[in-house]
Amino acid sequence: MTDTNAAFTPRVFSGIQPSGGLHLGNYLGAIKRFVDMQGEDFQTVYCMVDLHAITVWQNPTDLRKNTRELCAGFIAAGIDPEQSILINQSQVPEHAQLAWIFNCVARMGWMQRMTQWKDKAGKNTQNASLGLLAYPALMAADILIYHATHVPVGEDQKQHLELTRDIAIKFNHDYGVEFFPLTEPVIEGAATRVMSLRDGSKKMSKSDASDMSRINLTDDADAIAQKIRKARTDPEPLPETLDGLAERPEARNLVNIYAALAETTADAVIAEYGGQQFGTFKPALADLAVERLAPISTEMARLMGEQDEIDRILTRGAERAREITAPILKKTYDIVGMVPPAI
Ligand code: AQP
Repeated sequence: MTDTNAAFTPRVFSGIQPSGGLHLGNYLGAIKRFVDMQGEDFQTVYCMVDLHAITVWQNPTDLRKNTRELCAGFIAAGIDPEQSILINQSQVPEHAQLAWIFNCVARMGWMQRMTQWKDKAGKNTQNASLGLLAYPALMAADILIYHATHVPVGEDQKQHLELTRDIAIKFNHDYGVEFFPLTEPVIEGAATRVMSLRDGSKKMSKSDASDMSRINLTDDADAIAQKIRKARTDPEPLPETLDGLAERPEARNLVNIYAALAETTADAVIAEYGGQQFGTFKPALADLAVERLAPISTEMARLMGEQDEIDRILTRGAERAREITAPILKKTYDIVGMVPPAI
């Protein structure tokens, strides 16, 4: 933690969009890290960011189902709703309220530089939603409404975390306060950027048209094995040293996935499998993936049968979250100059 944050309670916040099913990239880049940090010296808050999801069109029935399924995925992967605060963003209104203030702090140029805006809006920026452009200000609010000091994320979110710090710095500077912490990104592990199984230059993503490009946490053992068997690779055996993976993105991706699932390093994987063909390595990876993911998908399916319990967990999570967020919003309004209700 930086000295700037010494005054703040060590607190972790992170979120995932319920914009589709969870995949291996979300699991290794984010959820697995969420579970690890739960046991450390932090208060942990994990969120289904439903307000972010609607920056692109979501069918309402699917959005509700995906939000509950994501909650089931968090719990099945090891998030304990007693130890952590588990919420869906829309039940904690202070996220959106602080986001409005941050919309007035952030500059248009900052938003237009965001890679995700450029990627998702594409050439047709005039037709993209205003929410898609403002998304990073809401993300900054998600984090800073908890005064979160640490945010575990995949590599692709690094730029948004930098923007969160820029917003905190500008707010603190403009109002002459040291109110918001400078949040630290936590981008760790062997698979901070899991790539598509069909194209080693693209990240594994919910929105990829090809289901063969990703392993979903709801895939059964046969589907996982088939996707790994058909994953694009080159004809060479695995190299004897890690340097030999530098120009081989697909091979590097599979080695990183193996390392992350086995909780070891890519070096250790190469020490074991260097010189071997994919005909040997892929079945070993498939077995490992099934061993690690099957218990999660089984538990997710069970929890999805207990929708009332999921809804109760989210309601309780929101109550606990608001004990943190309401005072921080009140203080923010005071700093900004809003007249409070008369007592
Ligand atoms: N491929 C990935 N490798 C490692 N981490 C990843 N994350 C996402 N994809 C990978 C991490 O998962 C968390 C949730 O991110 P999100 O909800 O914003 O998901 P996303 O980036 O929208 O995921 P997708 O699959 O890429 O969705 P679309 O296709 O809709 O854009 C974050 O911590 C993210 O880093």
